Amino acid sequence: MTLVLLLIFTFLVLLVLLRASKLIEVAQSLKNPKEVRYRTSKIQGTLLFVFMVLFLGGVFYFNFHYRNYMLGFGPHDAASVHGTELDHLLWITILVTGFVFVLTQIALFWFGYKYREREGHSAKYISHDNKLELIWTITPAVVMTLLVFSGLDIWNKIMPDVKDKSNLVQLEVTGFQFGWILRYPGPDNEFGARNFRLISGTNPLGQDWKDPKNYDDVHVGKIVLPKGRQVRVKITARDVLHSFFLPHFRVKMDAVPGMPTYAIFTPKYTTEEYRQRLKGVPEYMVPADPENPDGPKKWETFKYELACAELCGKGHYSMRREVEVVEPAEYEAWLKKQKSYYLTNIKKPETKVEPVEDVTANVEKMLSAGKGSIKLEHVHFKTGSAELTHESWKELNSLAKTLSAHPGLKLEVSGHTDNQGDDAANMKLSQKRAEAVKIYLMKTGIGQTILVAKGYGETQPIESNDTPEGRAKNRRTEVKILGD
Ligand SMILES: [Cu+2]
Repeated sequence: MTLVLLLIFTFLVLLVLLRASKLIEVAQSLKNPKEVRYRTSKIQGTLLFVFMVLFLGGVFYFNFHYRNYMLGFGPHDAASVHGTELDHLLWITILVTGFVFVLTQIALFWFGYKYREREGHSAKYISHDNKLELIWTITPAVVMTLLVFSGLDIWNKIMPDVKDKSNLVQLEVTGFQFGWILRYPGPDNEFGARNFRLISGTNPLGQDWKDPKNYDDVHVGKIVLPKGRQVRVKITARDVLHSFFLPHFRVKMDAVPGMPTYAIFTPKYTTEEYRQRLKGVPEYMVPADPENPDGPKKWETFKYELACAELCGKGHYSMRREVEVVEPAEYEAWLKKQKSYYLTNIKKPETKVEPVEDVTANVEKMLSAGKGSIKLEHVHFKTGSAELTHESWKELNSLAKTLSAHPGLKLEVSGHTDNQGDDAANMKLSQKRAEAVKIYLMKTGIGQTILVAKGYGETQPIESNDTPEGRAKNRRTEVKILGD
């Protein structure tokens, strides 16, 4: 409050002084108008020049003075592999634009002084100059193009998506007002399906519990990453725009509702190694908590952070999360200790998670025999439709993987129904279901396998249609080897 009053007071005093000087000026100009104009021109020109010196001096002084706090300077080397290259690009941009900045500031204020109104000098009015126009249009255009293209080059190096997921660390972040939900895919290294309609108090991400891939996914409170391994972050938002920002790693990507984005980077220093970089720098040798002078120093308490870089609402500031980088072995140990969200929060104690037994062995057996058929035990459809349920994906993925390892096969995918309902409708539905499986397999990638989809309706029951269990067994999808 005192500060506000003081500011208002200073402002009013300045205003009074300004008005008073204006009065004196007007009074004098009545006596000798020209002389007064020359004098004010000189005062203003000189003041502008002084301002320029103070301003430019300040720019350099403060940049130098606070260098140890700024990312990319002093001890703050980029903590990711690509970050060094980005910093380098930023340096070039700053050199080019800084050079122009200093030059134009000096010219601007120097001209203000040099060409002030005075005895024997009158203004020259240059209305147009083609040569000048060309120079100051083409020069920035060329420089901009060079900067943009070198930027694009680096962007393309950083952003190509990862093909080989075997050694990849995968992480999903979902921004919401106000926080982040952090999910790791668990031992299977694959994220389970999500559906926004399933979001509830106990299911903040809307994970589909019918998808077995969800069973081992873990939710964590802070991001832990291994040093030296490539990290792919899938970024989404649940309500408004947020922005996933890891300043130390030079990673920033918008979190957009309904449109997942991603960022890829490789951590270069563990948190501990980064602390060692700060050790010895005067700014970080002071106590972290000024109230506790004997407590840990600033460098000892350093943490990487995740921030939201989109002004997303009044709780925006609270979206800060800790990021910790550790040695790979330590990371593995940490990951092992994390508990599946499903098993700890959703599953009722009495229900058992059905292990999805792998179809691969059965397929291999059929292929080595060169004949026969197998039933896909876990492929199911929504009632009365040819839409695959999420539980079907895992088995179909394994099947596609096995098939792509055996090029040149010819297989039939057959659909079967029970005897409920109209015969013709059953025939049509089974055909559609067989085709849905075929399309799913082809999309997943089955190499050169030829697939024929055929619906048999209710014509080939394997059990009696008189009991519900029998009918459930008759509703099935099979894969059969076809001869040439
Ligand atoms: Cu936000």
